[in-house]
Amino acid sequence: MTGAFIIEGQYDKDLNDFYGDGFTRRVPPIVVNQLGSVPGLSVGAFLGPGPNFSVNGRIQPTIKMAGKSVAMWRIVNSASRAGMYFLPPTSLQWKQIAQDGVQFKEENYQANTSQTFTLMSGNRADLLVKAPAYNEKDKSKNVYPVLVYNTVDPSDRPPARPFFPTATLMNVEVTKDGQEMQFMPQAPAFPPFLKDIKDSDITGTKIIKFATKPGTPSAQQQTIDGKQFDGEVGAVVLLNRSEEWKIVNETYPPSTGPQISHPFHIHINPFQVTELFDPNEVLSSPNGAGTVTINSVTDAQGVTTTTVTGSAETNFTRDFHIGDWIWTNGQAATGPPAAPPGIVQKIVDEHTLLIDTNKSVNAASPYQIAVPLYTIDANNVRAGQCLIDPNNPKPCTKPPATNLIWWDTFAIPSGNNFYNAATNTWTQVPGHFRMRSNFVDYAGYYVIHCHILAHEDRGMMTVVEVAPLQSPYSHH
Ligand SMILES: [Cu+2]
Repeated sequence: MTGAFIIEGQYDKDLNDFYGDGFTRRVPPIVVNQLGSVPGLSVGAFLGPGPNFSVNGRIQPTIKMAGKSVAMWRIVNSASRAGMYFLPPTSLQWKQIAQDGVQFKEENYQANTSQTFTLMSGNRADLLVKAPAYNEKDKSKNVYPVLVYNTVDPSDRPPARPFFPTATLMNVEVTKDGQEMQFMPQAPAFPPFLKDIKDSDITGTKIIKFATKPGTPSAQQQTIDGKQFDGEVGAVVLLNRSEEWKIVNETYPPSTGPQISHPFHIHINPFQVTELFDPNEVLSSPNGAGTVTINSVTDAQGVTTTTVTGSAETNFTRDFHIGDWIWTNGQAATGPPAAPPGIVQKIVDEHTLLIDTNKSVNAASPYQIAVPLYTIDANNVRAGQCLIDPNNPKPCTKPPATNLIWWDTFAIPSGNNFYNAATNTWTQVPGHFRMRSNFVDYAGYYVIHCHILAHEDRGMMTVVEVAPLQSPYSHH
């Protein structure tokens, strides 16, 4: 069972001063869950992202809004596993005003209108949502779906996986126009203690490594810094200091299943993200010529070979590099009805590829070629790709340097495998982000953990100890 505590303050008062008393409580919190997702406590078998979402206990409910009115939605992703990637709304408009219970600064409020955003398991967002005018001409056209992708990693949804379907989270039914309402012209007042953490504020750094260790499904382990949770302290910080932590994800497909962006969650104080490196980011995903079938065969020794066979129009030697992904919209012959991903292991000829998946696609299917943004192969850098040092990978682009959003849950990009043609070798490169936090207000113990429940319960958690500057014991 899940729910939400709402702690009100100046932020709510500013909203209610503008929109009228009770505005922030008019729409109940939108608590999203996945009913019936399997916790998977005893085995680590790949469960997929799990079923689609419920909203306050109902599947795809309809909420009503008067035409041209503005409402506030507080959305809580309390699902035990999957994240939601919100597609831009059609006809509805929204502006995000808070993330993970912390309000947006004016600049960030102004900079976003009807943008996509992702709520991983544990994330929350506040939106101001504006309804379009009631459609008098065609009264049947007053229902607007809120569409999401069910996701645990960017590699499982567009643009990396172009054929992935959307899910309807809920519907908005627009009723007769009320009085026209506008988005608040300015964000609620921003308290000084939420100012950016400067370089000069940082008094310490740490590296925290999340990992899914490969093995048979029941032998897979979810660890932080190589350990399953045993109650010991994993990180010590002094009270009232600011630190910068590099949060690393050493989870590599396909030995642990597909990519997983473990949602890093820390209690007590939020953080700002100063660097984000996702080794699974794609540069482009063009359509390939012709169609493919995929045939997966496991021999008596248990070795699986998966062959992609192209139609007469395909030209794999021209279109693919080893390490690219191939996606189809065909149905898997076994397993869940999803298009299997494949990382190209070998380009045999114009009409034959070997890929790393273990699923078949029997019907001739269109396909797309996902070209990774990053490469470690200095001799084969394609236009637009970024060359990285696998031992010290750096992102192509930096987040903005100022007005950073505050989070308490953030998906650590999954690791990936990179091919170097010169040495004919594969290298694992982990994903990471860097975050800064003020360890204030509270001395004592609390936890960091993966917000995927089955990972947290199976050991992906550790203790942060915030020690007061002076010993809590005094002697006379
Ligand atoms: Cu996890």
